[in-house]
Amino acid sequence: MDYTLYLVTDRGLSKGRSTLDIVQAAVRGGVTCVQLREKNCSAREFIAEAISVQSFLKEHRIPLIINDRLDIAQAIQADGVHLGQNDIPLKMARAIVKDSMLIGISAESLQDAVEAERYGADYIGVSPIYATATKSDTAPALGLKGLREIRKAVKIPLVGIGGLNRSNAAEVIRNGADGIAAVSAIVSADDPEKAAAELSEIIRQAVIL
Ligand code: TZP
Ligand code: MG
Repeated sequence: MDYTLYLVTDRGLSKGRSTLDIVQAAVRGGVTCVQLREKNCSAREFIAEAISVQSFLKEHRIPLIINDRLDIAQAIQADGVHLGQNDIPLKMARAIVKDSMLIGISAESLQDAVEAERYGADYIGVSPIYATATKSDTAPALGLKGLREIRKAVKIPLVGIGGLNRSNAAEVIRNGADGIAAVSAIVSADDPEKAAAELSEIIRQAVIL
């Protein structure tokens, strides 16, 4: 599993472009993983979109992760589900899906991260690294210090999220993240392909150095 450049979708920030169009451009630019995040649509609509995105991603061997909805992730046989601290608890989700799919957990504290690893999360979204206008109910920003503390405490992959863009992606990698998750830096870019390609190159350089 390659979490290095992890796209999280948001139709409200996509400036009228479809989520499929954004995903296709972002994959051409080099994203390694895609999470479909739909906060305001019906299950039917979510499923229809997920299936169309999934068929494109399968051709490109890019994993698809579904935000929040374990039922939809199972129904479409997604590669994974991403759960926050107010979603179905990890222990219950793992009991349902067993090893059939990845489970990612948003950790908003060191304690959340340790617990996520203990109960079998496949990766952790360290959330948020920086303040962001994209999500309204975020916990206080963890910053690079919070990220480093989590890095010392857990072994599973860490994906930083929240306010990440070209100007700060490298420092997040150098402070212990295995990958960068981005919403607005890609979905709101005038050219999402170019935005993803630039981020991908920045991360590649940061990993080498
Ligand atoms: N979870 C924590 S912060 C966030 C999510 C979904 C939004 C990140 O959006 P952006 O635009 O990359 O700051
Ligand atoms: Mg959630």
